[in-house]
Amino acid sequence: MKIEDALKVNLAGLELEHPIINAAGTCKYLTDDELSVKGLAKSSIAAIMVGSITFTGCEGNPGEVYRSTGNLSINSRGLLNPGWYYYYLKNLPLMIRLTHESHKLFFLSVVGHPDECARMTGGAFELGVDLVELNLSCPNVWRNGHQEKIPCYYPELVAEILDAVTQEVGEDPIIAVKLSPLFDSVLLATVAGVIKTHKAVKVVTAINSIPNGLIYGEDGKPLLSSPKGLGGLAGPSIKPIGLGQVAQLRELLPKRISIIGVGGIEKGRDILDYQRAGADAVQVGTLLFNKGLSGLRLLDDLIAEWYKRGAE
Ligand code: RRO
Repeated sequence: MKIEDALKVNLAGLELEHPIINAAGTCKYLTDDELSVKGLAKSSIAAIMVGSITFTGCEGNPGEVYRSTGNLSINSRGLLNPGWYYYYLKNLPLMIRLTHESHKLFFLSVVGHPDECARMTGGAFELGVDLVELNLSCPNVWRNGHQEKIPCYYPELVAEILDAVTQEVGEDPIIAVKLSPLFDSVLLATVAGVIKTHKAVKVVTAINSIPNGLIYGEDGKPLLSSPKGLGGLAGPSIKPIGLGQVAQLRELLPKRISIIGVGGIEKGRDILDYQRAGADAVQVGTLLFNKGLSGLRLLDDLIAEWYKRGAE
């Protein structure tokens, strides 16, 4: 099989040239830096994910919000974004055009209450977004020192959000649901059960960062400035957890639902492992945060792996 064909993936009917997508969080703006839509449009990425965004916008958390150390990263960005109207009224149409002109797909990640998710999802599809990812797994939202619920740990809240979105957009558009690791397999099965009853959901993304990790620096202080120094853990060390979640989800979900694997991907071999576990495509976060667009040499490494396995 030719390498171009071997790399292609089908994600819920969308054809991607290869499996690599940037994870939500890595790209929020049109032009700011190399991890902007403009930068990614010129890169080898297969689809551009913008977000996560919220309806009213968020200032993000103050102080130190990202550190990478050894094989882990920890973040508490707190959903920094300028809000829905910044996107809907001007930037989203331009972002989508630029992406499509570069022959890539455009995905948008949204976070919010059920009515906000429904409104943003409806608006996004109206403008021509190819897929909306509902981020039900943001670990870093604090109000007055208290952490907000992470929706995917509450099956009834998952159902409420999916009901509201389906009511707004129907069952045809391509909706993805992004999950935290659900370590209890009964809870994972329950959440998968809710997801599969909603026909609009055609993709599940697993996993978001592992909530509420804590890393101390040499000085004995937490690396992050968030309350108690807590943040979402990502990077190569979490790969076995991502793989375990993908493998379980592949058994729990019907074939019509594609899976995007995330967590600790740095090399072509990591992508093959996620595909072995049942993923159709992958997202990369920490790799891009740490290395910028040069992290996308990952694609060359994937191609090298394919040649090793005897592609033409
Ligand atoms: O912005 C963040 O702090 C954040 C989000 Br929304 C998310 O989904 N996952 C993450 O690790 N950080």
